Amino acid sequence: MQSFLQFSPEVQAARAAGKPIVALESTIISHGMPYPQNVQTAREVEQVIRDAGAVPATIAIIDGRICIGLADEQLELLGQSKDAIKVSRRDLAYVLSQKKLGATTVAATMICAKLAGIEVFVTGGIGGVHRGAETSFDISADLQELAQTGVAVVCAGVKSILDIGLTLEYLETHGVPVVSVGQAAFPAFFTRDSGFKADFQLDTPEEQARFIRTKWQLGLEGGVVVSNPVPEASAMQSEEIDAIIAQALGEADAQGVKGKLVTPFLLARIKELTGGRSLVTNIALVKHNALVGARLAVALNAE
Ligand code: PSU
Ligand code: MN
Repeated sequence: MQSFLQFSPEVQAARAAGKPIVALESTIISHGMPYPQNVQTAREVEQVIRDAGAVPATIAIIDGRICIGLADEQLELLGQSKDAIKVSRRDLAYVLSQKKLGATTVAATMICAKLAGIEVFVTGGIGGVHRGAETSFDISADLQELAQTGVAVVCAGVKSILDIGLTLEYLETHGVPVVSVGQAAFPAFFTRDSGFKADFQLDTPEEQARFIRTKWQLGLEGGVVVSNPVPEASAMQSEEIDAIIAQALGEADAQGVKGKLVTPFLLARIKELTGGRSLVTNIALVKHNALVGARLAVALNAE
């Protein structure tokens, strides 16, 4: 097992010193944002985490190893590569054994973080139950991973490209608690209020850490969603983004986009249709999540 893991010098030193570590995914770099903003954002997010007293560990599959913490050239490689494979639970063994370049989704990043002993993972948005899933069966593997893998995932909720109500139902069925930070509402990524409530509002990192530690001490395996709304100043207007999402969904349907291509297609179209403004919001919310996640990692380390 250990032989698959390749720790960067920074992460290795953090492990040796018992410092708090925060995992970061790489699909957001390769498939979630365009170059060069993707690499720039990845670097800035890492710095937010360092400034808050934790150590960032961006995770990717490179040369048959699960890299925990990436060097600058590796971030650049993922950001520029046209053929990095989007790796979820299903794809992990293939990409590792074939020594291909893999960018990890929320599901795969959780698996790798768990293997590396990292308890907190920061991203933008998680996958969920797609609209129309009753006929397409399109439910992100991220949800099954949250059901079984004990990592806390800090995100800005889920985009309304998904069926948010069904996503929350699915998480409830699988016993995944959804925590909100600073408000009762579950956020909808680009906007602060999805119209649904999170299960539990826990505003401080200490409360969040105590809750998560208690869950795991009880032997309740599985993840926790820590949903943190996009900062007010960077939020989009819901009427505007809803209309754009509806258009992007219609195009995906008309073009017959299926499977793992659906989410990247929608993200790219939303960026184009908003003239790049969705990207500005996306970057702002990931950085804010990094701050919340770093503080949580510090608090969990002190538990
Ligand atoms: N949602 C976003 N941005 C992203 C993703 C989702 O707002 O970058 C990425 C994450 O890596 C997530 C994956 O784990 O898409 C989900 O893909 P799918 O829906 O195919 O499971
Ligand atoms: Mn899917």
